[in-house]
Amino acid sequence: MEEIYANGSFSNISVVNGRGSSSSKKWLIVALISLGILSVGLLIGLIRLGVHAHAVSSSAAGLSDTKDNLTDRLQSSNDQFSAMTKERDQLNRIKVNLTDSLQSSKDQLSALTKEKNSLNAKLTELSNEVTRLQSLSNKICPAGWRMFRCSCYFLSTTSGSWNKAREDCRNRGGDLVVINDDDEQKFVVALTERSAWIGLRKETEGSWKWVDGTALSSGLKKFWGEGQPDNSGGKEDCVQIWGNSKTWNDDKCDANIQWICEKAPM
Ligand SMILES: [Ca+2]
Ligand SMILES: [Ca+2]
Repeated sequence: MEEIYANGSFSNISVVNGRGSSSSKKWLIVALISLGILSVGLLIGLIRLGVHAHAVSSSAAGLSDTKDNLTDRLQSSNDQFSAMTKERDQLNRIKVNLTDSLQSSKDQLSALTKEKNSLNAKLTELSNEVTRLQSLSNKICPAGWRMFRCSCYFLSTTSGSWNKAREDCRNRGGDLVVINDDDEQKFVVALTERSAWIGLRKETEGSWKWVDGTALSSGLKKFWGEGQPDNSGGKEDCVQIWGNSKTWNDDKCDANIQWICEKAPM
Protein backbone atom coordinates (compact mmCIF):
# COMPACT_ATOMS: atom_id res chain seq x y z
CA MET A 1 0.00 0.00 0.00
CA GLU A 2 2.74 2.47 0.89
CA GLU A 3 4.67 1.54 -2.27
CA ILE A 4 1.84 2.40 -4.25
CA TYR A 5 1.51 5.89 -2.71
CA ALA A 6 5.18 6.48 -3.22
CA ASN A 7 4.82 6.15 -7.06
CA GLY A 8 3.24 9.61 -7.58
CA SER A 9 -0.06 11.32 -8.20
CA PHE A 10 -1.38 9.18 -11.07
CA SER A 11 -0.71 6.10 -9.13
CA ASN A 12 -2.50 7.63 -6.23
CA ILE A 13 -5.62 8.22 -8.29
CA SER A 14 -5.55 4.70 -9.55
CA VAL A 15 -5.16 3.56 -5.97
CA VAL A 16 -7.95 5.81 -4.69
CA ASN A 17 -10.40 4.63 -7.43
CA GLY A 18 -9.33 1.20 -7.08
CA ARG A 19 -9.93 0.38 -10.91
CA GLY A 20 -7.51 -0.65 -13.75
CA SER A 21 -3.82 -0.24 -14.00
CA SER A 22 -1.84 3.00 -13.99
CA SER A 23 -0.96 2.47 -17.68
CA SER A 24 -4.54 2.14 -18.68
CA LYS A 25 -5.37 5.41 -16.97
CA LYS A 26 -2.64 7.13 -18.84
CA TRP A 27 -3.96 5.81 -22.15
CA LEU A 28 -7.40 6.86 -21.12
CA ILE A 29 -6.21 10.38 -20.45
CA VAL A 30 -4.28 10.41 -23.69
CA ALA A 31 -7.34 9.13 -25.49
CA LEU A 32 -9.50 11.79 -23.85
CA ILE A 33 -7.04 14.49 -24.80
CA SER A 34 -6.81 13.09 -28.33
CA LEU A 35 -10.56 12.91 -28.48
CA GLY A 36 -10.72 16.52 -27.34
CA ILE A 37 -8.18 17.58 -29.91
CA LEU A 38 -10.02 15.55 -32.52
CA SER A 39 -13.28 17.17 -31.47
CA VAL A 40 -11.72 20.62 -31.71
CA GLY A 41 -10.28 19.72 -35.11
CA LEU A 42 -13.61 18.34 -36.16
CA LEU A 43 -15.31 21.50 -34.92
CA ILE A 44 -12.83 23.65 -36.83
CA GLY A 45 -13.41 21.46 -39.90
CA LEU A 46 -17.15 21.84 -39.53
CA ILE A 47 -16.76 25.59 -39.15
CA ARG A 48 -14.60 25.74 -42.24
CA LEU A 49 -17.02 23.48 -44.06
CA GLY A 50 -19.83 25.78 -42.99
CA VAL A 51 -17.89 28.82 -44.17
CA HIS A 52 -17.04 27.04 -47.44
CA ALA A 53 -20.66 25.96 -47.90
CA HIS A 54 -21.72 29.53 -47.29
CA ALA A 55 -19.18 30.70 -49.82
CA VAL A 56 -20.35 28.07 -52.31
CA SER A 57 -23.92 29.05 -51.65
CA SER A 58 -23.05 32.71 -52.19
CA SER A 59 -21.15 31.81 -55.34
CA ALA A 60 -24.09 29.73 -56.58
CA ALA A 61 -26.41 32.65 -55.91
CA GLY A 62 -24.00 34.90 -57.81
CA LEU A 63 -23.88 32.46 -60.71
CA SER A 64 -27.66 32.26 -60.73
CA ASP A 65 -27.85 36.05 -60.87
CA THR A 66 -25.25 36.04 -63.67
CA LYS A 67 -27.24 33.35 -65.48
CA ASP A 68 -30.45 35.39 -65.11
CA ASN A 69 -28.61 38.48 -66.30
CA LEU A 70 -27.20 36.63 -69.33
CA THR A 71 -30.63 35.13 -70.05
CA ASP A 72 -32.16 38.62 -70.01
CA ARG A 73 -29.43 39.93 -72.28
CA LEU A 74 -29.84 36.94 -74.61
CA GLN A 75 -33.61 37.55 -74.74
CA SER A 76 -32.95 41.23 -75.41
CA SER A 77 -30.50 40.32 -78.18
CA ASN A 78 -33.03 37.91 -79.67
CA ASP A 79 -35.69 40.62 -79.61
CA GLN A 80 -33.31 43.07 -81.29
CA PHE A 81 -32.36 40.42 -83.89
CA SER A 82 -36.04 39.71 -84.57
CA ALA A 83 -36.75 43.44 -84.96
CA MET A 84 -33.76 43.85 -87.29
CA THR A 85 -34.89 40.84 -89.35
CA LYS A 86 -38.36 42.38 -89.75
CA GLU A 87 -36.77 45.71 -90.69
CA ARG A 88 -34.50 43.96 -93.19
CA ASP A 89 -37.48 42.15 -94.79
CA GLN A 90 -39.38 45.43 -94.99
CA LEU A 91 -36.37 47.11 -96.63
CA ASN A 92 -36.11 44.23 -99.09
CA ARG A 93 -39.79 44.67 -100.01
CA ILE A 94 -39.24 48.41 -100.47
CA LYS A 95 -36.19 47.64 -102.61
CA VAL A 96 -38.20 45.23 -104.81
CA ASN A 97 -40.98 47.83 -105.19
CA LEU A 98 -38.48 50.53 -106.08
CA THR A 99 -36.76 48.22 -108.58
CA ASP A 100 -40.13 47.46 -110.22
CA SER A 101 -40.98 51.16 -110.32
CA LEU A 102 -37.59 51.98 -111.83
CA GLN A 103 -38.00 49.28 -114.51
CA SER A 104 -41.52 50.53 -115.27
CA SER A 105 -40.21 54.10 -115.58
CA LYS A 106 -37.44 52.89 -117.91
CA ASP A 107 -40.00 51.06 -120.05
CA GLN A 108 -42.22 54.13 -120.18
CA LEU A 109 -39.24 56.32 -121.07
CA SER A 110 -38.25 53.88 -123.80
CA ALA A 111 -41.82 53.83 -125.19
CA LEU A 112 -42.00 57.64 -125.05
CA THR A 113 -38.63 57.92 -126.81
CA LYS A 114 -39.84 55.59 -129.57
CA GLU A 115 -43.07 57.57 -129.87
CA LYS A 116 -41.12 60.84 -129.99
CA ASN A 117 -38.86 59.47 -132.74
CA SER A 118 -41.90 58.22 -134.65
CA LEU A 119 -43.59 61.63 -134.33
CA ASN A 120 -40.40 63.39 -135.44
CA ALA A 121 -40.25 61.11 -138.50
CA LYS A 122 -43.92 61.86 -139.31
CA LEU A 123 -43.28 65.59 -138.81
CA THR A 124 -40.37 65.44 -141.24
CA GLU A 125 -42.54 63.51 -143.71
CA LEU A 126 -45.36 66.06 -143.39
CA SER A 127 -42.93 68.98 -143.76
CA ASN A 128 -41.61 67.43 -146.95
CA GLU A 129 -45.17 66.92 -148.20
CA VAL A 130 -46.04 70.56 -147.39
CA THR A 131 -42.93 71.73 -149.24
CA ARG A 132 -43.87 69.56 -152.22
CA LEU A 133 -47.49 70.78 -152.23
CA GLN A 134 -46.33 74.39 -151.99
CA SER A 135 -44.09 73.81 -155.01
CA LEU A 136 -47.10 72.40 -156.89
CA SER A 137 -49.59 75.02 -155.77
CA ASN A 138 -49.15 77.13 -158.88
CA LYS A 139 -49.05 74.18 -161.27
CA ILE A 140 -52.02 72.99 -163.33
CA CYS A 141 -52.97 70.09 -165.57
CA PRO A 142 -53.18 70.61 -169.39
CA ALA A 143 -56.56 70.71 -171.09
CA GLY A 144 -58.14 67.26 -171.32
CA TRP A 145 -56.37 66.06 -168.18
CA ARG A 146 -57.96 65.80 -164.73
CA MET A 147 -56.13 66.59 -161.52
CA PHE A 148 -56.28 64.33 -158.49
CA ARG A 149 -54.03 65.18 -155.54
CA CYS A 150 -50.61 65.85 -157.12
CA SER A 151 -51.10 64.14 -160.50
CA CYS A 152 -52.88 64.71 -163.78
CA TYR A 153 -54.83 61.89 -165.49
CA PHE A 154 -55.83 61.44 -169.11
CA LEU A 155 -58.34 58.97 -170.50
CA SER A 156 -57.61 58.18 -174.14
CA THR A 157 -60.28 58.76 -176.73
CA THR A 158 -58.92 56.01 -178.98
CA SER A 159 -58.11 52.34 -178.43
CA GLY A 160 -54.98 50.27 -178.94
CA SER A 161 -52.54 47.70 -177.52
CA TRP A 162 -50.74 48.09 -174.21
CA ASN A 163 -47.51 49.11 -175.99
CA LYS A 164 -49.33 51.67 -178.14
CA ALA A 165 -51.03 53.02 -175.02
CA ARG A 166 -47.73 53.46 -173.23
CA GLU A 167 -46.14 55.15 -176.22
CA ASP A 168 -49.04 57.62 -176.37
CA CYS A 169 -48.75 58.44 -172.65
CA ARG A 170 -45.01 59.04 -173.00
CA ASN A 171 -45.59 61.31 -175.96
CA ARG A 172 -47.90 63.33 -173.71
CA GLY A 173 -45.16 63.75 -171.10
CA GLY A 174 -46.35 61.01 -168.77
CA ASP A 175 -46.73 57.23 -168.64
CA LEU A 176 -49.47 54.69 -168.10
CA VAL A 177 -51.07 55.24 -164.69
CA VAL A 178 -49.38 53.78 -161.62
CA ILE A 179 -51.95 53.08 -158.92
CA ASN A 180 -50.29 53.73 -155.58
CA ASP A 181 -53.15 53.35 -153.09
CA ASP A 182 -56.88 52.80 -152.56
CA ASP A 183 -57.83 56.45 -153.15
CA GLU A 184 -56.04 56.56 -156.49
CA GLN A 185 -57.70 53.27 -157.51
CA LYS A 186 -61.08 54.76 -156.61
CA PHE A 187 -60.37 57.89 -158.69
CA VAL A 188 -59.01 56.02 -161.71
CA VAL A 189 -61.87 53.49 -162.00
CA ALA A 190 -64.35 56.41 -161.95
CA LEU A 191 -62.77 57.89 -165.11
CA THR A 192 -64.43 55.41 -167.51
CA GLU A 193 -67.18 52.82 -167.79
CA ARG A 194 -65.08 50.83 -170.28
CA SER A 195 -62.00 48.67 -169.87
CA ALA A 196 -58.66 50.52 -169.97
CA TRP A 197 -54.97 49.72 -169.75
CA ILE A 198 -53.01 50.66 -166.63
CA GLY A 199 -49.21 50.73 -166.17
CA LEU A 200 -48.91 47.21 -164.74
CA ARG A 201 -47.22 44.38 -166.62
CA LYS A 202 -45.95 40.86 -165.92
CA GLU A 203 -42.19 40.76 -165.42
CA THR A 204 -41.88 37.00 -164.88
CA GLU A 205 -44.60 34.45 -164.15
CA GLY A 206 -46.25 35.51 -160.85
CA SER A 207 -44.28 38.77 -160.68
CA TRP A 208 -45.94 42.07 -161.66
CA LYS A 209 -44.21 45.40 -162.09
CA TRP A 210 -45.40 48.98 -162.59
CA VAL A 211 -44.00 51.15 -165.36
CA ASP A 212 -42.05 53.20 -162.77
CA GLY A 213 -40.09 50.04 -161.92
CA THR A 214 -41.77 49.28 -158.58
CA ALA A 215 -43.18 45.85 -157.78
CA LEU A 216 -46.89 45.32 -157.11
CA SER A 217 -47.33 45.61 -153.35
CA SER A 218 -49.31 42.98 -151.48
CA GLY A 219 -51.73 45.68 -150.23
CA LEU A 220 -52.98 46.30 -153.77
CA LYS A 221 -53.47 42.68 -154.82
CA LYS A 222 -57.04 42.89 -153.51
CA PHE A 223 -57.90 44.81 -156.72
CA TRP A 224 -57.52 41.71 -158.92
CA GLY A 225 -60.88 40.55 -160.23
CA GLU A 226 -62.31 37.24 -159.14
CA GLY A 227 -60.09 34.42 -160.45
CA GLN A 228 -57.48 36.87 -161.81
CA PRO A 229 -54.76 36.94 -162.86
CA ASP A 230 -55.48 33.68 -164.68
CA ASN A 231 -53.08 34.03 -167.65
CA SER A 232 -55.85 32.71 -169.88
CA GLY A 233 -54.41 31.04 -172.98
CA GLY A 234 -50.92 31.43 -171.50
CA LYS A 235 -50.38 34.88 -172.99
CA GLU A 236 -51.95 37.44 -170.64
CA ASP A 237 -49.06 39.68 -169.60
CA CYS A 238 -50.65 43.17 -169.45
CA VAL A 239 -53.16 44.55 -166.95
CA GLN A 240 -56.44 46.38 -167.60
CA ILE A 241 -59.17 47.73 -165.38
CA TRP A 242 -62.45 46.01 -166.22
CA GLY A 243 -65.07 48.65 -166.92
CA ASN A 244 -67.94 46.69 -165.43
CA SER A 245 -66.47 45.34 -162.19
CA LYS A 246 -63.82 48.06 -161.65
CA THR A 247 -61.30 45.29 -160.88
CA TRP A 248 -58.04 44.27 -162.55
CA ASN A 249 -57.59 41.60 -165.16
CA ASP A 250 -54.53 40.31 -166.96
CA ASP A 251 -55.16 40.31 -170.72
CA LYS A 252 -53.29 39.78 -173.96
CA CYS A 253 -51.12 42.86 -174.49
CA ASP A 254 -52.44 43.35 -178.06
CA ALA A 255 -56.03 43.70 -176.94
CA ASN A 256 -57.62 46.83 -178.34
CA ILE A 257 -58.92 49.02 -175.50
CA GLN A 258 -58.59 52.53 -174.04
CA TRP A 259 -55.86 53.53 -171.59
CA ILE A 260 -55.25 55.97 -168.78
CA CYS A 261 -52.11 58.15 -168.54
CA GLU A 262 -50.65 59.86 -165.46
CA LYS A 263 -48.18 62.73 -165.20
CA ALA A 264 -47.16 65.55 -162.86
CA PRO A 265 -48.82 68.98 -163.20
CA MET A 266 -46.90 71.72 -165.02
CA1 LIG B 1 -49.99 57.24 -159.31
CA1 LIG C 1 -57.19 37.30 -167.28
